[in-house]
Amino acid sequence: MSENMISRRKFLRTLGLGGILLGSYPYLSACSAFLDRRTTPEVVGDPDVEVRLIARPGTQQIFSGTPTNIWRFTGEVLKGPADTLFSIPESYLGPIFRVKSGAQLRVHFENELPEKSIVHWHGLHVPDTADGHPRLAVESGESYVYDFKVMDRAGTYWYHPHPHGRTGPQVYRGLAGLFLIQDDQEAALSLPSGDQDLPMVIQDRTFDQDNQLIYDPSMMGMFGDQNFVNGLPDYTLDVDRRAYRLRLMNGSNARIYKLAWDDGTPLQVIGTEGGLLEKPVIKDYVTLAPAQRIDVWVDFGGWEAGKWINMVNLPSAAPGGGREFKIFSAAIKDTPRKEASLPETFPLHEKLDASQAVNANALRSFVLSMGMGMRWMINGRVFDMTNVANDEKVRQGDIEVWEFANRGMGMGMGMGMGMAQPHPMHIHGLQFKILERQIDPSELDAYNSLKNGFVDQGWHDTVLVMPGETVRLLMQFKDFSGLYVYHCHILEHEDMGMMRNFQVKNA
Ligand SMILES: [Cu+2]
Repeated sequence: MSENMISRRKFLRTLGLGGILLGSYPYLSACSAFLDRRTTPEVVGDPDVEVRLIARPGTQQIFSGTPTNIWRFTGEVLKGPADTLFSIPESYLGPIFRVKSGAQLRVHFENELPEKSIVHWHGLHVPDTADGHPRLAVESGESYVYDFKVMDRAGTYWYHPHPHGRTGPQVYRGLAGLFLIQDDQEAALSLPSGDQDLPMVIQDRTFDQDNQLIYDPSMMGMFGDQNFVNGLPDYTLDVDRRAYRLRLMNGSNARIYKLAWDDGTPLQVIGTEGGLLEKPVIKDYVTLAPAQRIDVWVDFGGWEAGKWINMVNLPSAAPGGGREFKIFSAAIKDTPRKEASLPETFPLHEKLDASQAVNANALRSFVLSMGMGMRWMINGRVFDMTNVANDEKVRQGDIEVWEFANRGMGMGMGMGMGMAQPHPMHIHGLQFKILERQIDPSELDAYNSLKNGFVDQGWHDTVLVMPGETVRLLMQFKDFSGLYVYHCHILEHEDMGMMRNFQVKNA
């Protein structure tokens, strides 16, 4: 084992959420004398938590030899708990936010990139001025101030840039981070916490011989040939023989993962994008599309001391999914087994009633297709910065059913043609329920290679829509009016225009 490997594994032990703090300098608001050239229109009173978040070019020693040029978020806590931000050692990823539900948050975003950018809080229910819509992107050298109350349930959310046409390359260079919300209900459940609560951000990257990132996407998106977890290659966890919570997050631009333990041990899923499920769900494997999160509860005491267990990506019919490869390893330490039991149910799961949908008899349907000029489209349209079509206007407070129908270039073209692709569809500003899926029989093969890994229970902000598939979702447009986007989260599809506005109008 190399010295580098030893130090990395030592660092990983401090990666638990109760771990050390880097890059946090509390109570510096008095000396934060930078200029906010743009602010949200409705600046509220004193925030509970105030953070400075900078996006800028940098380097990272990822491999031996030449450091890799990256772009990264760095942060500092100006007000509130010093452990609001946690930076993963040696990682290119941005700091992990840890915020309590109900907190009033202010983030000063400073763009020190050589191009325009803006930050989107993925999965969070925030005013449209705080959502990071591409129209709000600020130029190099400018700032943007976010003021919002953290209203969502405890869960695994994240943040990343959202400037139109440049989201793919900016995320690929390293701009992304987790945003963890905690609340008293979840804390009362005694789930694994501290060093047993581990973020696992899965990404793929390709490098040239001089250790520099290669960004060369196809119509299918950008696929890297090397696997990363939390910004590190060859990821290994040293685990005690006790229960852990793994927050699996797909931070890749385009790759869809089919994740399993390599000895066939089933996965116990406890949460999705919008927090805990009503009760755990057992899966032989889980399907994780870009932007999706799945929380897994695992008792490493079930394996013998000294054993290594790998999480692997299983082959599937997803683009680039032809081979099996390792995601990360867990090395079981020789420690006494600590008995652990998973709760049978999780309380306080908010319900949404489909019978209350205002459009139950006239569904709002969005067809996903490859259109004229080889462009990915939604209902035959591509992104237009502020334009909203009539079928993209909803009323604040309404409960609606939305339907995404993935038609490719028509039925039966198959993924081999490249014209029919899976599209993970993300709706900004809310969490939805998945009501039902229908699949065209001519597209069953690809569907069947992934379907048993779908976790359709619980709350979601991103849903995978396979070729030939129609998915129906249930959602409510609560609290805020304004302009939001919905789009494919294969970032290259989004950058090519597979994104549209929807407008929430005052009731
Ligand atoms: Cu897509």
